[in-house]
Amino acid sequence: MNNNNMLQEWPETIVRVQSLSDSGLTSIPDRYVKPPNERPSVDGNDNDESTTSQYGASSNDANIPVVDLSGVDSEDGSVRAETLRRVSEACREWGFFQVVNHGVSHELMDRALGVWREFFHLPIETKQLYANSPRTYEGYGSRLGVQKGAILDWSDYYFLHYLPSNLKDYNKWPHLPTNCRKVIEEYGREVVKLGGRLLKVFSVNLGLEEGFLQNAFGGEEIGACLRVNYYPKCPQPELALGLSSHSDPGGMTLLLPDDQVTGLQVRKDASWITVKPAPHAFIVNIGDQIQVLSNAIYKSVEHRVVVNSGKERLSMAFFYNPKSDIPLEPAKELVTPDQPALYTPMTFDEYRLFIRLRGPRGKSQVESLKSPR
Ligand SMILES: O=C(O)CCC(=O)C(=O)O
Repeated sequence: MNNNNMLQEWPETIVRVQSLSDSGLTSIPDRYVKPPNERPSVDGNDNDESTTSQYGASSNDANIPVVDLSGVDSEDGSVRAETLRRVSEACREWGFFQVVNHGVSHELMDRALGVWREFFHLPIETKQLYANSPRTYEGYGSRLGVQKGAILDWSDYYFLHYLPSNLKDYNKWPHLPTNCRKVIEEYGREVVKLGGRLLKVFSVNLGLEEGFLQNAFGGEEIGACLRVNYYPKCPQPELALGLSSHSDPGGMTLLLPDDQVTGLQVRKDASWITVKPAPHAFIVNIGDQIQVLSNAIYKSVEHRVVVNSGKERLSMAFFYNPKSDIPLEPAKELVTPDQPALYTPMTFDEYRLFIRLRGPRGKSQVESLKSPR
């Protein structure tokens, strides 16, 4: 079967994780039990200090950097320089950081989380109207990847396109709660603005012209989509993952995490660091396409989500992506005799087929793209 045929239908009947959780089961079905080396509490390295916060006391207070983005527009040159330096360090050393004073209204952020919480608590028949297929992934989904027999993640989600305008289809956005479409529209507009500001900062920090990354992404014709992740309570969180380890295939992700419940973990060397979100911060992370354009000066970093038995969790991942049919390759300015181009050109359409077929797989895809040397 070729790849496009594989993407027509799911290989198995879809089971909503929320229905499993609501059924009150006390042990999770085998399909959700991760192999021992992927389980959150027995990772084979130190990671348990960071995950124990889910299951017991934690002594690990490491966190990803927090940057006050208002410094970028400061009239005080030294404040601006220090802000750029902190973003640069975060991009090089973590691939992840949080931004506060980012310009997006806090009230809008709360409203967006609120409408999606309402959506996931609608009756199943209403949500089923939007059941998705692997052809575009748009709509209400419960798995990533189409491999028959795969071990699944403990989450449901809603995926939709925000840009380009010709892919934006309101009929594929939930009609309930009644203000949902309006809130997504407004939220998307604000987050796209923030993404554009950040791309400028990254370009300057890489020693490129301010508009370089935006132009490489297709200028006004960028792609943007939203995945709202819903992680129901899990009776055996030590055996499962809400989302398996992966790096994001696109350009950059602006994540609005749950304001009550932690769960996101970021890989730092051999450890998993649990992100402690600052109030009303966005969590920003570098995706594979910026790793390629920056010739790996910036790296997309693996992350995953752990679940817990006491509380459900919801997050909104807004993916700011390049136009999907432009071949991307390392910026010529960042290719030197010492650091030759690490990647051969590839469009984002070609690239994301991998994750759509195989689901989240650590960093295996971007690693496999390295040009032969
Ligand atoms: O739920 C989270 O905190 C992270 C979600 C995520 O990594 C993703 O949607 O790609």
